[in-house]
Amino acid sequence: MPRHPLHRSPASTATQPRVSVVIPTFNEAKNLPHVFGLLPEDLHEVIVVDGRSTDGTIEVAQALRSDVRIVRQNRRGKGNAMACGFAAVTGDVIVMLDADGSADPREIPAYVAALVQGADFAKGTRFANGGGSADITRTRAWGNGWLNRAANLLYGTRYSDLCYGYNAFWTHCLPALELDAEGPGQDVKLWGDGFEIETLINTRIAKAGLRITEVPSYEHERIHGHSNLNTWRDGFRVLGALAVERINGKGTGQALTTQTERRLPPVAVPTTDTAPRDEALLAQPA
Ligand SMILES: Nc1nc2c(ncn2[C@@H]2O[C@H](COP(=O)(O)OP(=O)(O)OP(=O)(O)O)[C@@H](O)[C@H]2O)c(=O)[nH]1
Ligand SMILES: [Mg+2]
Repeated sequence: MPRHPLHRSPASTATQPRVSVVIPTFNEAKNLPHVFGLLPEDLHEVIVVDGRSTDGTIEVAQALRSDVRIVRQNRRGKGNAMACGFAAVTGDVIVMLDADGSADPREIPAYVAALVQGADFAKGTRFANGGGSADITRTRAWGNGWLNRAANLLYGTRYSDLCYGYNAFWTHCLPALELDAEGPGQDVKLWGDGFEIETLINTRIAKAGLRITEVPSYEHERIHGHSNLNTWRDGFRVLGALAVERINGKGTGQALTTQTERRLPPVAVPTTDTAPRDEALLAQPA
């Protein structure tokens, strides 16, 4: 099966990559002690991308970890925060980690292992054996299921949990994402700056023909504060993103490859034991 030229075979990848964790924060000061306390010790760097928090998030991060790198996003939204964080990364592997306590940093080694074993993109899933959620509502699970089916139909993928933001990938995949951390700043919000970022990443990785492995993950409840996500508004945003990304030519590597390597067909991605299982939803962590 042809692979995108960005894909690197396991033989050419480091067995002990430098891991950069990118953490978007918007008023997460109360949750950071929990999250930072569970981070593995051997990380290359921890990057907090702050969205103009007013609760002392940056100061708390610096007090918890003197080597933390603080990035201030230039526009609004989680997507813009991720783009700004990715642009600052100096490691080999990027782990996307929420700051609300829902994503368990102790799972990071499993994501890195999936990458070292040959995946370009390690996609977290709550719907595989070993995964689950204490946080997802029935409405969200239902919506996620349909969005997931639509994505797999449109992109030839076998994702089991499209709307889950705990993922990791090699930095060599960044060009395929075509994210814009520059452009106009301040209060504007461009395509990809919002919660649609995860759909953009999932679909552009697939369009680029990169190798995807799913990693079972358990989602915990947010510890303090409130979600910034609106189920219906952001659900429709994801649906719109699936449609827009199918036709906008982004992520196909056109800017990066030779003429003959362009326009690779979408690839049916090989996954491990990740058939959607609704009962996994309510499973408790092992
Ligand atoms: N820098 C930055 N971070 C944000 C922004 N919006 C959300 N975040 C962070 O992104 C992470 C996820 O946001 P949440 O509000 O928990 O949304 P979610 O996890 O997608 O949805 P829930 O399942 O409802 O919690 C958290 O660490 C937030 O602090 C933003 O505009 N800028
Ligand atoms: Mg959350």
